[in-house]
Amino acid sequence: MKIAIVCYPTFGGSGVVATELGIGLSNRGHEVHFITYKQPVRLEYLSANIHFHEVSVPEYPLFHYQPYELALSTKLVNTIKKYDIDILHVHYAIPHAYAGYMAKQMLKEDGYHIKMMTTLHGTDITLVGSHNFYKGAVNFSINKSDCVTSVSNSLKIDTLRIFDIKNKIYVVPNFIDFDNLNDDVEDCQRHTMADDDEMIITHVSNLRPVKRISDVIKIFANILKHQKAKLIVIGDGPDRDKAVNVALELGVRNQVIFMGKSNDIEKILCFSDLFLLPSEKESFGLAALEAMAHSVPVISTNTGGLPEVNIQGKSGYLSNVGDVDDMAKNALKILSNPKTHQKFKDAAKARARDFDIKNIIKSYEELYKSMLVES
Ligand code: GMT
Repeated sequence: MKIAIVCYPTFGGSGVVATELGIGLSNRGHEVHFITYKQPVRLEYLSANIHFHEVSVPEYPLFHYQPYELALSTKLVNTIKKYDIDILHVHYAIPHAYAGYMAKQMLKEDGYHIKMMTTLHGTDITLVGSHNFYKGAVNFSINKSDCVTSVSNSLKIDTLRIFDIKNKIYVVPNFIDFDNLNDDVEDCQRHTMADDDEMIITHVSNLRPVKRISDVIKIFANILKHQKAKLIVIGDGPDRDKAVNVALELGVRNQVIFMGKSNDIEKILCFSDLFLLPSEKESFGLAALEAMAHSVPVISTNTGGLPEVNIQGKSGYLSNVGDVDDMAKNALKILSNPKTHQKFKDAAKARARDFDIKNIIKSYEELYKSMLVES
C-alpha cells in the first residue's frame, strides 16, 4: 500500500509512534510518505520506501497566526495525487484530522477518494481537544474520519465521554520494535553517571505540568533517605525550572542530572534501575513502555492507560496521582533487594514484549485493508 503519515515531528510520543509505525510499514514493503513541517526526529534515514515531504508555511505579517492547516491541506492534496496514495493516516487529531478532512473534500472535487485514519493519542482529546475553543472542530473531524483508532482503552472511554462520536473507535496500542532495540549492554556507560553503590533512576518527558515533574523530584528525595541514587531527567519543557527549584529546596540538586532533549534515550535506559512516571494524565505512557523494553521497572500513577501497560506488582507499581510517599515506598520495595529487583526487571521486559510491533502493525494493516474494501 501507499500510505501518507501526518504527525508532529518532535520528541512527543505521538510523533515517535507515527515515525516508528512508518518505518515498520516500509520494512514490510509498503511505500510510506511522511508529510509534516520537519523531518521527524526518529526518522534517521530515507530510503526508496520512505519519503519525507516538508510543509512550509511562509510568514506573512498580516497574520497573527500563520495558517498551517491550509498549507498542510494543500500539501496533502498535491502529494496524494502525485504519488497515488491509498491511505492517509493522521496522528494526533489537532489539527491533522481537520486538515485531512479538508484535503479529502478537495480531492473529491477531482474525483479522487482517499481514505483517512485518525489515531487519537491523548492530549488531543483529554487536554487540548476538550477545550471549548477546539471541541466542535475536533468532534467534527473525528466523525468524518473513515477509521478512528485510540492508543488505549482508557483513551477510547475518555473520547466517548468527552465527545459525541458516531463512528467505532478501534484500540490499537503503542508498540516497541524489538528487532531494532539497542540493548547492547557492552555499550552501557553506567560509571559515567553514578558510583557503583548508587542506583540510577530515570524520568523521560516533555516536562509539561501534566507530567508532575515536582513529584518526580519529591519521590526521588524520599528514596534518597534510604538508598544512594542519582536521578537522570531527560527532556525539556516549561516545568524544568520548577523542578530545579524543588530539587534545591529538598537539598537533592547535586544528585539530579538534567540532560535535556536526547535522541540517545536507549543509552540511558540500558543502565537505569528504575523509571518514574507520576503523570496527572497519560493515555498510554510510551516512555514507560520504552523503559520496560530495556528491563527497567516502572513506578507510575494509575491514571488513564497506564494500568494497561504497567502491571501492579510485576513490571512495577501504580499509585494514586500525587501520592509521592506511596511511590517512594514502592520504589524502595523494588530496589532494596537484588533478587526482587531482577524479578521486576525480567517481568518488565516480558510485559513489554506483549507490545512487539510485529503483532501491533498487523492491526493497522488489517484496518487499512478494510478501509480500502469499503467503497
Ligand atoms: O505526553 C505528551 O505530552 C506527549 C503526547 C503526544 O501526543 O505526543 O503523548 C501522548 O501520546 C503518547 C503516544 O501515544 C502517549 O504514550 C502518551 O501517554 C500521551 N500523553 C498523554 O496522554 C499526556
